[in-house]
Amino acid sequence: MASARVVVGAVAGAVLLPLLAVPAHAGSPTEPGVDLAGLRGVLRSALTQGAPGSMARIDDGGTVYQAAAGVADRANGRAMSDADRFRIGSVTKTFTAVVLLQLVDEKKLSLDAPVNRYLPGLLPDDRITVRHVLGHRSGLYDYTNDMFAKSVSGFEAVRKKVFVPQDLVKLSLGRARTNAPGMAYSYSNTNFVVAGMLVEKLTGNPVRTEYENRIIKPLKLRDTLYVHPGMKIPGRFARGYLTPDQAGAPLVDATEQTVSWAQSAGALISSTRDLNTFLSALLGGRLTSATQLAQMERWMPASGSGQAYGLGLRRRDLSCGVSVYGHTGAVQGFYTYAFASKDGKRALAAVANTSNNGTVLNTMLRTLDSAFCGKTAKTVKSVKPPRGKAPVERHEDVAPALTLD
Ligand code: REY
Repeated sequence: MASARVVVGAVAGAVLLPLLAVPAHAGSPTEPGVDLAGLRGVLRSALTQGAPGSMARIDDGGTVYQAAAGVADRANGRAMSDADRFRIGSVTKTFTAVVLLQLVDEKKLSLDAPVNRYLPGLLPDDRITVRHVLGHRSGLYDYTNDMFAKSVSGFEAVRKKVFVPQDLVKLSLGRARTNAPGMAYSYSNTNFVVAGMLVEKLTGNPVRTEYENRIIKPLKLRDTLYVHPGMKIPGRFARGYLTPDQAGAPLVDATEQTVSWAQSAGALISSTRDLNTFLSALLGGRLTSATQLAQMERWMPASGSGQAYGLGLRRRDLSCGVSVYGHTGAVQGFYTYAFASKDGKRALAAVANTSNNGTVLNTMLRTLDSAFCGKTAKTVKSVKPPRGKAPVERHEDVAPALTLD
């Protein structure tokens, strides 16, 4: 189990930035160990690339590894800590999908039924099914592409707004659909706004109640909260800093916002510990029946190499041949990675408290190698692209048409 945390390093620059870590263990003979030194290096890189702070937690069959670098609050210099809550963005989608798959288990919903059976007249095409929505195959345009075409002014325009879900669906339907129902993968927040509407229609409760009763309380997630349309993160939290589009412009403190533009597609607050508990429970088969988990894991190709999408669940094939399962999140001020092994025994949650910085996003992706590939990740990282060729960016698809670099 985790022993005392130790300050093990400082980061380039005048200020001593604490890096908290817990010693590594060896891993089983068949599984790669955790590369804690590599993980610390990745977290430090994110700081040099513009993140005020970064942290990660790995839960591996009862052993906990934690590492943190930089600050949770730029105003007072408070160090980033594993106890800090943060906004998890689209990792929310996995929670929403779990609620709906539980409703499938309860025979209240059929994955292959049209959305319009439950929400008559909501969508302009009766062929769009619940499965299409949860797998981003509906063709419903992602309204956030237009909303955040300009990152700071777009954000400030919605920071305090309270939308009803229908408003957001309406924004999407004002644009052409990206594909015929079921014909292609196209990541879109609209899908998970519709998913939230399905939850509310079928249960008669706000999504918040269903997250609480079905996931948060049973798993005793103390840091996981849906406070929409409240703007504050309760308790102890990391502040989030949005990177402006203009190079060199100061970071914008984006911590306080309704996240009403995302709701059931991205408004949950959580912590690294809770995210690991959640994914371990999901992949360990403790949140849905085996049949519904298998539905979530029916993979379709997604944009980006080595990526596939199921239902509210992403699969990433790492460079070492290990596949991991979870979701990513990008909400103003926070980038989150939450992934676990197939059986849920090892889970990683990592966060940087900045966003709109593709370099940081790509760097934080490497926490997955450190967590699941062991030392082999080192060799992969040091491979240099052939002379004259630009390095291939491993680009996270947060929302289509959003350029993160
Ligand atoms: C919203 C814009 C991205 C983020 C999004 N997030 O769809 C969902 C997700 C909930 O996948 C913003 N980017 C940023 C821009 C780009 O404004 N112009 O990076 O903070 O988690």
